[in-house]
Amino acid sequence: MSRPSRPVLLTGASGALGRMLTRALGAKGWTLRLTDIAPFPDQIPDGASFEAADLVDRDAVLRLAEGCGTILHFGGVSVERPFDEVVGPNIGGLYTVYEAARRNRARVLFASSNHTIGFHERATTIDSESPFRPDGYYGASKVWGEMMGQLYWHKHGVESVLVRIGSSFPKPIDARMLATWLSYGDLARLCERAVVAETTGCAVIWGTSRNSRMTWWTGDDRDRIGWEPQDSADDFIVELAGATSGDPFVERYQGGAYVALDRSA
Ligand code: 15L
Repeated sequence: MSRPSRPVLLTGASGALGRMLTRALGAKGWTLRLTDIAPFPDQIPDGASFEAADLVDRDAVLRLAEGCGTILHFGGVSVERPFDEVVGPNIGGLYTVYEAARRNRARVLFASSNHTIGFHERATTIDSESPFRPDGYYGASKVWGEMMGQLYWHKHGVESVLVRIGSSFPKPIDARMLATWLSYGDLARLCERAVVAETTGCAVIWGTSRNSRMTWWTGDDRDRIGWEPQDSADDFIVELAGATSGDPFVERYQGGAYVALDRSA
């Protein structure tokens, strides 16, 4: 598979997914620019460099993106938090990331989330054009990120791959993840395809592995980048089928526990 001709900027490099992607893409000899607000805890691969930056520091992010061909945007708040913690990195930060992409004619892979649609019921199947139903400030900030992708595509021709990640962990750990799990290998291959694909337009992709329980999400743009998941949560069905929350409200919705956080009684 071809190597990108320009450096790839990876935000959120010090998080669990960022570290995994650094290992996977660094092993391919890619020129990676890594950044995070936290120090990078691992050895930096050959061909990569790391610079600490806060996503709300516009000048720093714009400078880091100079000359890059793709921005893999995994930075920002990655779980439900109070609004004041989310707004800087996830709302303001997205403006900076898309401005950086516009100035450099770069493509963006945005790590969106299933929490953009968390209030759809598990008994229903939705596609990538179904209405957003965020289940918190975090999910709403991911809707904003996807909207920035749409805006910058239609107005400025900036390409995006908007990945609605289910649950990306080393292995599934509860019954919900039998549907939502995205293996590290499948995520790394998705990112690789998103970088090297000839064109993407503004693509929306459900980020899950080939889980037979994954009946909630269908119809996306994965063909545009030539990505098909290879792994599956099915090996964990016997072990995890009974590992539910026990809360009927949580079990009703696709977003799982997030739908009940800070909920008015
Ligand atoms: C997410 O978006 C979070 O980043 C992750 O920590 C999990 O909570 C995941 O969703 C999930 O829904 O399992």
